[in-house]
Formats: sequence, structure tokens, C-alpha cells
Amino acid sequence: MRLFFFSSFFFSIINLSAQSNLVDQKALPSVVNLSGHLRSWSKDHILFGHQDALAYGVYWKKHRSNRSDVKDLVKSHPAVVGWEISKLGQGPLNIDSVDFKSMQKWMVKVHKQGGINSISWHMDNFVTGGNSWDTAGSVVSHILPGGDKHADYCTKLDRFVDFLQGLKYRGELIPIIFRPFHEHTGSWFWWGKNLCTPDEYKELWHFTIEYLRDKKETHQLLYAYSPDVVNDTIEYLERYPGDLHVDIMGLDDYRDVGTNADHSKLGKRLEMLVDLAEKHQKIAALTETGQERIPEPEFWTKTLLAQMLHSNKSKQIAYVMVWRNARPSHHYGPFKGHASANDFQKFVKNNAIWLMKDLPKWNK
Ligand code: BMA
Repeated sequence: MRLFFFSSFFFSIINLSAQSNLVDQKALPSVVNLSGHLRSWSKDHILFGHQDALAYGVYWKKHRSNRSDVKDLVKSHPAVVGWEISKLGQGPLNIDSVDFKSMQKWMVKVHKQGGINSISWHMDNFVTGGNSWDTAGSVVSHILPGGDKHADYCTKLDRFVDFLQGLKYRGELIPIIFRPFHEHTGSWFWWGKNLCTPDEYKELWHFTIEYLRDKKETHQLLYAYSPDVVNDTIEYLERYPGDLHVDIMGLDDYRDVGTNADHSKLGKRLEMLVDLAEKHQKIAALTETGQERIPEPEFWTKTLLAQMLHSNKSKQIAYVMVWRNARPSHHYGPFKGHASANDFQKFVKNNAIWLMKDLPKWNK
């Protein structure tokens, strides 16, 4: 009894301290749990992730039978599955023709099988009605509080809250990594570097989190910040919304793994990222990467793994996620029959790499 009292007392202290480190002090226990596990697993393991994994593969579309290109090849789904909610609230389908209802089912399926879901958002341009690559119209200034499109932005967030409410397993909301306004150190999206000031970007981030967390009482999210390739920590932090508003310090890096690139730069950049995350007491992750069509047959071991395992620092990223397997001319993940398939099998045999089947049960 006494032992029970003390152990549950210490457990609550550990849980409390894990929680106090999160953006959301009212985060659901499953969110606290996920964050704690990501932290501890990252010491020795890197979770492999793939965008849209269950929704389609290079040579198949919308399957109901729990399929993914990665699973076809190595008998397990990726540990992390990314999802894209562009066009949410505008119709049944997202930008890549994935229907939101099925997406919700797949997300619950991922959770149920012990995997982790992440959401990105290529949000349309609120001023022109174009897509997120339409950089006209100083959009950020229009959607901030006081702007003429602010109400539209809030309505958009309301649709997101509705979507999240539909993500339940055994009656409980499931935890999600939310990665909004990514690659903002480049200028290809309307929230990018040349399209708003650092203060505007930070204000947008703060408003978004506070609206979801405080106004809508959404407590299901871990928040990931994911700039594109930056040269140093000053650039990384220029638009950083601050420790109170970020749980995961990410990096989107396609550049360093490009076929003509100096791959060794990835290892160094990951060292910088892990160092930074340690200082800020955050989780580090390679939130997006990949080589389009994977022309290097040994990409997985010789490029990606070699760089992630470059040093004791770089290997402490919690996960790596490659982009979607849309079609033969646009894919970043492996699949059966691809020239890099054997190498991917070697990649996942490395003890450092974890797929969904390798994750200890964390989501009970
Ligand atoms: C991009 C491309 C597009 C896609 C978008 C959102 O990187 O893959 O084809 O529409 O992401 O998923």
C-alpha cells in the first residue's frame, strides 16, 4: 500500500513534469505519454515515417485493407504517418484527392496499431482563393486579429477542431503531432520568409495555438515547428515562436539528400538541430525529407541512415518522415520492385530504425 502510494506519487510527479514542458498544460494524458516516449526513444531509436502511407501507394489507390507501400515491402507500416488537410471544410477531398472521412479512419487505424499520426496543412490563400503556393496578397497580415480575413481564418480553424473531434479510439481522442506553417524559411508558401515579417509569423503561430488550445479547448496536439534548410541557429530561431509554443523542433531538408548534394551536410545540420532541441528541452525530428524517385539504389543506408547516424548527436532525432508516394514520377518512399527496395530492407534491419511493429505499446 505504502509502496503503491509512493510509486503512484512519483509517477504523477514525472507526469506533471513532462506536462509542464508541453505547450498545452491541459494536454490529454495520451499526448503527455506520446511526448515522453518520443523523448526517451530518441536516445537510441529513430522512428521511420511516411506521408499518406495508408491512403495510396505508387501503383495503387485508396485501399481498405490496411495497406501501405512500406508494409508491402517490410511487413510493417511506418511508425509515423503524415497526413495533409489542405482543402479541409471546402469539400470531401483534400488537395491530393484523399477523402477526409477515410483519412480519419486511417488515422484511428494507425493509432490503434500503435503508430503515430502527424498533420501538415497546405492551407489555401485567404486573399486570392489560390493555393498555398500562391504568395500574392500579404495573406498573413489579413488573417491576423484585426485583419479583414481573420474571421475566415477562425472558421478554418473551427473546421480543424471538428476534424480532430472525429479522431477517437475507444471513446478517447487520439494524440496528433500538428505541424502548421512549415518551411517558412523559404518563400514558396504565403506564410514564407519574404511574405511576412518575423513578428507576423510568430503572431500567427501564437494566435493559432492559443485559439485551438485556449478558446476551443483542443488538448490533443503536440506542436511541431519545421523550417526548411537553414544555415545556422540564428536563422533557425529568427521566426521561432518561443519555447512556450513549440513541442517539437523539426527540420524539412530535401536539399542535403539531393542526388547532386553534399550529403554530409545533413549529418551536420541534424547535429545542430539536436543541440538546439536539447538547449530548449524539445524533441528534435527530421520532419520531412526524401529523394524524389530515389535514384540512388543505396539511398536508405548510404545516404539517409549514414547521415542520421553521423554522430551521437545527429542520431538523437526522434523520427524521420519521407514525403508521399503519389505516382511513378513523384514518390519518396520505397515500394516492392523499386531499385532501392533491397537497401530499404537493410535500412530497417538496423537497430536504430523503428517501424510501427517495433514501437513498444505506448497508447494504452
Ligand atoms: C507537395 C506535392 C504535391 C502535394 C502537396 C500536398 O509536396 O507532393 O503534389 O499536393 O505536397 O500534399
